[in-house]
This record gives sequence, C-alpha cells and structure tokens, in this order.
Amino acid sequence: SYELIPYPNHLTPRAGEFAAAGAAVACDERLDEASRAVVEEFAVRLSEASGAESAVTYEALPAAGGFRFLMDESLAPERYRLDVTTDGAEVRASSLRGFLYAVQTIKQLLPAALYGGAPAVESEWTLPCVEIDDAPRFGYRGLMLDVARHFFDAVQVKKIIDLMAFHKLNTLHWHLTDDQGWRIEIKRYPRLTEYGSIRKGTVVKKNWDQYDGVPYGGYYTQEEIRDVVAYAASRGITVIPEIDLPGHMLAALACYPELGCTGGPYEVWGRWGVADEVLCVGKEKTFEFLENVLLEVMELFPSEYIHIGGDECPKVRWEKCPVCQAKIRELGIEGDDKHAAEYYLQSYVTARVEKFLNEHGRRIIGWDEILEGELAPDATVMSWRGSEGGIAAARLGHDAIMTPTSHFYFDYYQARDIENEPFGIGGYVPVEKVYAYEPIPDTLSQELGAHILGVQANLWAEYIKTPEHQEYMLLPRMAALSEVQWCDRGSREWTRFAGALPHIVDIYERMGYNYSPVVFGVNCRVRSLPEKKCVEVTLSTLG
Ligand code: NAG
Repeated sequence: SYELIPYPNHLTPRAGEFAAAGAAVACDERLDEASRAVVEEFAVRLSEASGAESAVTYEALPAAGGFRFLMDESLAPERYRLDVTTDGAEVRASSLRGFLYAVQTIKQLLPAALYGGAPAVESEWTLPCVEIDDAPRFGYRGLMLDVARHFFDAVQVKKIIDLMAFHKLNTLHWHLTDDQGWRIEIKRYPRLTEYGSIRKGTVVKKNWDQYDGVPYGGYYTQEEIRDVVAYAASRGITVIPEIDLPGHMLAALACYPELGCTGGPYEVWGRWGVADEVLCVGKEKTFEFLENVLLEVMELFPSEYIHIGGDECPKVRWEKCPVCQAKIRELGIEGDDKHAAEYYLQSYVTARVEKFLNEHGRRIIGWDEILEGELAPDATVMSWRGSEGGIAAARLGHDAIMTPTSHFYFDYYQARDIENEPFGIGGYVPVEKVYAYEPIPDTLSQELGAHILGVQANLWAEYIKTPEHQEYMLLPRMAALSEVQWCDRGSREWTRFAGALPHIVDIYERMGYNYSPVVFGVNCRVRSLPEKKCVEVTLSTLG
C-alpha cells in the first residue's frame, strides 16, 4: 500500500518491490548544491537506518539500477516524477523543490524506522514499485507561526520548518510583531527589542483582571533571522515576515510613544484581544519609522511578499486625533455609507506602504480588513474572517490566500472533550473539518478561481507557551492541511487519508514531535504506537 500524505496527484500502482538497503545513489551532476544536499542527507539517513551503506556518486550515471536522480528541465519547478521498478528508483525533477518532494515521498514509502526509533529488520527495507507524476494543486502552501504572544526560539522554528518540508509546504508566514512583544532586531531602533520584546506579566487564562506578574520576553537577532531564512530555503521554504500595522503595534508604541495619537505612555500588552492604541498615521514620522523598519526587514528576507498585517485596527484614536483628522482633510478623504473616513485613512496607509515596498521590488499581503475602504492596487488578500474576503478579492482581480478561522485556525481546539485538552482560546476545528475545505468555491469562474493562490493555517499563540503544545496543535491537522494544499479535488479522499494517518503519526513519533491523538473529536489508538493517553478506537471503526 502507498501510505502517503499528501497523496500524489498521479500514482499508478505496480507489482513488486525494490530492495533499497545498500542501493547505490547516482546523481546527475547538473543537480544544484541544494538539491545535492537533499539527496545526500537521504542517503546518509538510509545508510544509518538500514545498516547498509548507500553511497552517492555524481559521475557516470548508470542507465538503470539503484537510486537515480535526474535533472529534467521539462518539468515545472515543484513537479517530480518517481519511477520505482524491482531494479531501481528513478527520480526526475528540475529544481530543489522537485527533488525535495520526491525524496519526501520516497522516505514515506520506506519503513517509518527511517526517521529513527526502533529499527526495522533488513528485509523490510524495500520500496513498493510505483509510478508517480506529481505536482501541487496550489503554489502557495503556507503555515503562519505567531511568535509574538509567546516566543519560540530559532531551534524550535527550524523544527517546525522540518515538519513543513515533510508535508511539502512551501511558505512560512512569520508573525514577528504584535501588541504583546516585538521579536525582530532592528538595528536602527534598538529599543524595539531591548524594551519592546518584554512584557511585565501575562493575563492568567481568561481572567482579565489577573496577571501572573512574571516578565516575559524573547527576540531573534538579525543573525538568527538570516540563519532561519537560509535553513528554510534549503528546505524549499520561503519565509514571509509580517510587520503588523497600523494596529497591533503596542509593543512599538511602548518604545516610541511619539508614534501614537495620544503620546502615551504605553506598555507592552500583557493581555489578549484588540487594543485601541494604534499608530498615529497623520504624522510623517510614523511613515519614516515604518519605512526604516521595512528596509531592514527587506535586507533580511528575500521573499517577494512582505505581510503588512492590517487586521483589527480600531479607529477610535484617529477619530479624536487632530493630526489624523487634518490628514483626512488634507487628503480629501470622505466617508460613505459603507465606511467612515477613518477606514479610508487605513487604506491610505496600506497603499502608501505598498508603494514603498513596490519601489523596492516587493509586494504586499494583508489580512482581509485591507478590503475595507479601498483595496491597495497590487495587494494580495489573506482571507481569515471566512472565505468571503478571498472571494471578494478575486472578483476585484486581486490574488488571495484562504485561511478562514472555521477551518485553519489551529489555535482552536481539535477535540470535543476540552476538559482533557491543554487550555486554549476556544473554537473547534477537528482534523476532518480541516480536510473538508474546498479553497475554490463553485461560485468563482475558472478565471477568477486562479486568483486563489493557496491555503494557509494559522497558529496564534496566546495560550500556546511550549514547543510541545505548539506541535500538539499542529499535528495531525497539518497533514490534513497539506492535502488541501497539494491534492487536486479528485485525489482528496478522507478514507484513504485516514488509512495513511497512522503511518504518518508513527513518523511524527519517531521524529520526536508531540501530536494530538484525536480524530473525529475523540481519542484514537494509533497502530504500532505505545499506548499513550489513547483509548481503544481505531480509525476503521470511525470510518
Ligand atoms: C484574531 C487576530 C489574532 C488573534 C487570533 C486568535 C487575526 C488576523 N487576528 O482575532 O491576532 O491571535 O484571532 O485566534 O487572526
């Protein structure tokens, strides 16, 4: 059987097996350095796990036999072909991502012992024969990590990047700034991390009057950021930074109160929710600040897109602020029956920041609030309050990424029995709900549907404090996410997916990740795993 997640879009079963242990690994010398590294890492892993040496060579590619990695420039960058016969396994791809995805598929087809843990016996090191021609449905396959509400260090972020590569995701959206902490070093404004990365205490659960009184902080140096970006790149993953503006900026305001409408004083926030205090956008020095920050951000992140946030920006300060009101008059902004003038003021901010980034060769993504007022000329919309924002954006001829709370807010509970879950923000997004999402609604024509670039899950971290909890919230929902992102409509099938899940969970276990054993809202016993907190329910009885 082919227990693969995400399942390939074209897979033809074949009879027989290829004995992989000790097989030679021959590589086309045209493979670039990054692709070679992926192949070499695989060969080392296979040798270690099987106990038989698989050596990599770059000269004299044999016509058949063993593992053969071939450069095939006719294939699109994310496409790969894998041809396994009883004699050998041949991979064709044209770029790092193609080779990487082929290797992920091969690894999933081998015994889970490849990933560590209890060894398999030598006779088990076989690959089932198969013919695969595979490429993703969507070009944007994202995961967002919130490191502002709780901080996860570079080591943990890399661990999540490995998980993303395992599931063939290609974009990490890094939410680096928020009311509760500024997490990215900006040389020109050292206070942002010296002071703005630390809050005095944190609200206890949802008791809004009770604080733990424990200072909390953390940030990445620019060196660490560069290192994470390079690490992600070597795994085919683009990192998109988010500087959330003009709301969600209390941490920055606490450092530079002159950037607010009231002048402060402000504090790095110790509670959750939406703060009234936002950037004063009537002042030129606010834009000077944003542009200087973004210049350093662009130095660190080579991504085409920069995420500028835009969500949850209350307008109460702007309504009362003489400087903002003067700006509204100066720009000749008027409200209409849909939105007050202050909404158009936010549109002005977004468009102005977009123009600045465009001039530096970058494009913006913003949360769906950027649709309110007037959408900036080239903005991509991230649809989170349902799918409607994405649909509206597509109808306006703009690109969109679907990340509705209903299906992709991985901070929401995945079990019905929340008494036995780690404390969370609320909501209910079980793995089968994630799986059931269709990103392109029938109401969009094929032409407009092409504006839906892909899908992303968001892991907000108000109540997620530890790496274990972070992984628990991601797994196994990330497996379901990966099929929504990768599989064509016709290749997605719950029963087949659920049947492969125990193998994938076995791999999580061996890779040392924490995960939730909950499927269909109840605890599930997963095949071949030690009895943890599991009850006797098998996937087949859940059907
Ligand atoms: C939203 C907020 C986010 C918060 C999350 C919790 C967006 C775009 N904004 O209200 O800051 O952490 O919900 O689920 O999601």
